[in-house]
Amino acid sequence: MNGITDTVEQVDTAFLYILGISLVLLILVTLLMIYFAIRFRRSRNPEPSDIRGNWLLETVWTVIPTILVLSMFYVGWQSYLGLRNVPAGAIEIDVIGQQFSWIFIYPNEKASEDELIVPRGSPIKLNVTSEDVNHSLFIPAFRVKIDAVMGLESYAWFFADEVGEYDVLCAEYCGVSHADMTGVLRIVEEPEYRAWLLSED
Ligand SMILES: [Cu+2]
Repeated sequence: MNGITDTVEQVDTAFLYILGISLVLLILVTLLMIYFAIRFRRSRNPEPSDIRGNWLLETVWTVIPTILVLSMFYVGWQSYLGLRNVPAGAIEIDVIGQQFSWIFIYPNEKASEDELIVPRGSPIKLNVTSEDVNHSLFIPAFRVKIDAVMGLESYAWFFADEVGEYDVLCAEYCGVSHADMTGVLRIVEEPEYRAWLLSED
């Protein structure tokens, strides 16, 4: 993996990190709850003890969660920066969402519908907007998900690192044929991209 393809990894790391902490806490809290419910049940512990002001305990249960939450923020922020900082030299493609398809407009004004073709080995910047209602451009393989809103230009980017076909979806319910608003991202070798870009069809 070279430097700029790390975005996908960073997003996954943030996801797994937060999921991992959540799972550990869920298991810990559930097990303690069950243990305490049995250990301190009424028949065995009829008079509850009234404990107040444990300075050490209160400090620990404040400091540890604070560190955990801040670390989750840090990991999430790092992946967010990766998603927002587009490397220099990216190929810019305009993306227009409409009921019910995606239009892609390339640097030479060529346009395609529901088929995004890009060359391998390039960062790709997608300038996204909508012609009507709200849509959301979703390319799960590259962790791209960005709202398409009329009158607003948003953007996303990804590094086209491997030749292949990847799903393009609309992730915002946009009307009766929302489910048909699918497309394909085709990553091809540079010469094939050039030939396609210059062809008349
Ligand atoms: Cu849509």
